[in-house]
Amino acid sequence: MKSLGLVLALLTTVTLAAPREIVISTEKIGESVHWVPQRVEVFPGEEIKFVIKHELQGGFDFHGFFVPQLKIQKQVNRNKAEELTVKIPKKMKLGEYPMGCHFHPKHVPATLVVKTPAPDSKAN
Ligand SMILES: [Cu+2]
Repeated sequence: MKSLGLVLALLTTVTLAAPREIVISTEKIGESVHWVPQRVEVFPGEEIKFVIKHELQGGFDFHGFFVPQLKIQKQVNRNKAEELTVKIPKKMKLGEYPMGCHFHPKHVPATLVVKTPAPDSKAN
């Protein structure tokens, strides 16, 4: 039974190393469709699993998830979530990048914020 404990410990380690999941979905605000959350913060070198959802009723049957700086361009159909794992390049310039929709010019983009991680609070 000792080996079972070891296997469980290893599985836990693997789980911790999994990419961080960020859910992005369409939302109607006033007359416009937005990608929300409106701001997503990531760190250079971080691995992110985007889960992109379009569950709005009415309007367009699909939207686009377009992040040119990460070479992402994906069609997202209603009620069919798309999953996309990307690594934020270690050398990506810190700053703000649009996450838009390549199908609809009026679709309001969200903002990808690439920033350095906050210093570990335990170190202070
Ligand atoms: Cu759209």
